[in-house]
Amino acid sequence: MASFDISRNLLLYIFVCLTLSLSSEAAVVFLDYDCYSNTTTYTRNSPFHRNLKFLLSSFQSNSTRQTGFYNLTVGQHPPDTVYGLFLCRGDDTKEICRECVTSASKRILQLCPNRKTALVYYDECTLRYSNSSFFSAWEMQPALELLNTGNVSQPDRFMKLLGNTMKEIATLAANGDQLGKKYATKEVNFTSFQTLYTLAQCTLDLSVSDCETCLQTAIANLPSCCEGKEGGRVVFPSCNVRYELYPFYRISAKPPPPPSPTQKPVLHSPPSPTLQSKGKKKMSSTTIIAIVVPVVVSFVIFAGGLVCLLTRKPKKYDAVEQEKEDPTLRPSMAAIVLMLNSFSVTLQAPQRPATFLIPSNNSNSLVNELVSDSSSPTPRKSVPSVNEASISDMAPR
Ligand SMILES: *[C@@H]1O[C@H](CO)[C@@H](O)[C@H](O)[C@H]1NC(C)=O
Ligand SMILES: *[C@@H]1O[C@H](CO)[C@@H](O)[C@H](O)[C@H]1NC(C)=O
Ligand SMILES: *[C@@H]1O[C@H](CO)[C@@H](O)[C@H](O)[C@H]1NC(C)=O
Ligand SMILES: *[C@@H]1O[C@H](CO)[C@@H](O)[C@H](O)[C@H]1NC(C)=O
Ligand SMILES: *[C@@H]1O[C@H](CO)[C@@H](O)[C@H](O)[C@H]1NC(C)=O
Ligand SMILES: CC(=O)N[C@H]1CO[C@H](CO)[C@@H](O)[C@@H]1O
Repeated sequence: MASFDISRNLLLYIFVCLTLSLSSEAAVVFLDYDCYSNTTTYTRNSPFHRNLKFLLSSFQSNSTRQTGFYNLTVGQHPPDTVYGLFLCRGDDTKEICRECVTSASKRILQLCPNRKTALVYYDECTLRYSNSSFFSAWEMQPALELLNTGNVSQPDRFMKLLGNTMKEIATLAANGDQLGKKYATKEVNFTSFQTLYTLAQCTLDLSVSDCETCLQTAIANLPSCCEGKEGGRVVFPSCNVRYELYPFYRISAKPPPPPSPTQKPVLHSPPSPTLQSKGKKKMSSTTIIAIVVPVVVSFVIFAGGLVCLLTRKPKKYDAVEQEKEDPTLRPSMAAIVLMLNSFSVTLQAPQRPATFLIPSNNSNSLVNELVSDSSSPTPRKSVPSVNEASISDMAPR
């Protein structure tokens, strides 16, 4: 009996310790990058380099704007002119947006030294620059596709609900919200105990119709990446969509939705995509398949707990950290204790568990980057039961 209690307490301690240590780890999550390797390079301390440094430092000082978006042109003389923008996710707090832009600004220079055109994707923001202007034109390359490997119970009904909900929020996002962001989220009931969470967002330099076209194209890619999966996302430079069966964004008190537009924006180039159409082509040169391995996850949990025990120290809460995580997204302490006291409950894997990435044909730095990144699982969000692994496709330029 006594030993049983001890092991239960130990388990509780490990769980709490792990949760704390992981939540105070990386606050922003790097996803992927592209250096547009066919483009030209600049030399150190050239006028272009100076303009680029100015651009990135302006980004950091402008990252607390209300809209979470900023585009800037630096330099009057064309070969040395730098165009750039960043977009923070619509639910980012100012602190998270600043942290993401700061991290992305540093990382993009490390990942793409001397490149005149580059882009990085984070969970919380997108940042890109180039020697030629790309404002106002929607772009779908390089595309990043990520999926949650869990299967849904009724895939046909699920994909239909997903398609309808996504189309709805694409229109809402394109028309903009009250804060001036092109951002929309929606929650719908899938089953009595499963809620579908959806998100769509565009950069603010796009027109209403270009934003909607971009989002519809991203939505049309969901069946090919994520058919029947519990979660998925398609990230383009100009817009992105994501869905999960858990709350992955901060749910704010919603203002009433704007009146539906009297006239739907006309969709241009791509034919009106339907979720039923199975996208076949992948625009990718690199396919990275991530597989969740429960064994690895359990090991990581165990090892993490062990490290915690060995490095037991009074843990200070960091005020900024506290602000970032919406407490409503976390399981309550009572829920955790209940889980641990119920003998039938098994501890489930955290959301971003260790993953294996299997590079296909051409393995490059991207693969290494993702591997090293995934070696430190960062379940910042709260529902401990969701696995998140990914297949990602980065398109070449
Ligand atoms: C930007 O660089 C590319 C080569 O990478 C070049 O073809 C293009 O003309 C440059 N754009 C401008 C506006 O200088
Ligand atoms: C934003 O960046 C510009 C430079 O482009 C700078 O002049 C301005 O002060 C920055 N805004 C803030 C709020 O720092
Ligand atoms: C930002 O993008 C808009 C829309 O394309 C453009 O009109 C504006 O000139 C850009 N601002 C800067 C500072 O480049
Ligand atoms: C999902 O279904 C596929 C085949 O339909 C199967 O190979 C895969 O293992 C399932 N994934 C999970 C996490 O159950
Ligand atoms: C979703 O389900 C919950 C409880 O099951 C219910 O309270 C809520 O009204 C439902 N929402 C919608 C939009 O049907
Ligand atoms: C013009 C040019 O340099 N094209 C190259 C772009 O990069 C791909 C590989 O990513 C090469 O195959 C092309 O030759």
